[in-house]
Amino acid sequence: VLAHAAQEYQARPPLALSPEQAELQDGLLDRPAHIDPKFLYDALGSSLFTAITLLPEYYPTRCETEIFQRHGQDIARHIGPVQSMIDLGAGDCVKAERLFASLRPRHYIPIDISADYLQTAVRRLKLSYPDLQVTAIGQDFSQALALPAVISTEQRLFFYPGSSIGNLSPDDAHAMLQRIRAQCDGGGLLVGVDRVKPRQVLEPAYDDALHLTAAFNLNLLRHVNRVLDADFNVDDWRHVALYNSARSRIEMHLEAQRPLHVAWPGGGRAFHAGERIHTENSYKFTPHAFSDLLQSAGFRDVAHWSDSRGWFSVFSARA
Ligand code: AVJ
Repeated sequence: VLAHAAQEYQARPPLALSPEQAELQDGLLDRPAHIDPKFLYDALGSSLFTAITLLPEYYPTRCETEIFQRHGQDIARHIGPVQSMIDLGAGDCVKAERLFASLRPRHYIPIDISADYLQTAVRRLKLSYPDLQVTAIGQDFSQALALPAVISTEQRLFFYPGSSIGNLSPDDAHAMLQRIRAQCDGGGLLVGVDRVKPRQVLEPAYDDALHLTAAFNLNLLRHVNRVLDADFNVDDWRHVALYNSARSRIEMHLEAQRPLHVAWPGGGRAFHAGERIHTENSYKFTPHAFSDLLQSAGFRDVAHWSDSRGWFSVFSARA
């Protein structure tokens, strides 16, 4: 074993990091430190997010469901015929499933970074919809959108629900929309966005009384420990969620509870008490601002629908 280890040690540089590890290390060494929110979604994180959507404080999922229920026919008419439905960040695939009856896609392509979680969902889906062609893709689509050739370029619908686009900075959201548009010439996009609203509504949605969102945020450290072989201790950190009204975004952070040091192979960093790691932004939009963003990315025929309280919006647009 030793000889083998020594050989390995010589064969490649000992500190060679995978792109994922390098990304984590760079973010942790930055000041302030940050970790991309995609690391929230390991198998447990995806399950915790599903639980969050059932919380009374977390309104976005219920608002979006209400919109699809009340305006589903209208939305389906605006979209027109759908050959392939590409679900960005599909998770448990439940949102797309509810639209199958009205949109009638022939081919469903769920994409999610949490590949195991997606596999479980897809097994269930294939039993319920034996005639639907399903191509599951376990992929991080935040940087590039690579679709296999089996997916027809005809009548594509990109489905980007839940206000996941709110995780991206305005520049990154614009780039993502342009990438989507480039992939769905003649097709369309159906996207959910959360709206600007009072802090009294926003903050409890991201800092709930049962502390599920705290667990969701802290679980990211366990995911980082596995990916980077780091030694974060979840007990040393506290969940912080606050609304940054100047930038129209909820920010999630993890705050060190005492001075501490975190180490990983080839690196490490000290944090002082109260120092934070920025783990997520969740941008909130006015319908006007989001409509402008869609148009600036080249979309046209923009339509939108809202829930009865005007807390959430669903946009449909043509590429
Ligand atoms: C899945 C990105 C839409 O921003 O509301 C939920 C993630 N973070 N609670 C959101 C999340 C904390 C969620 N998105």
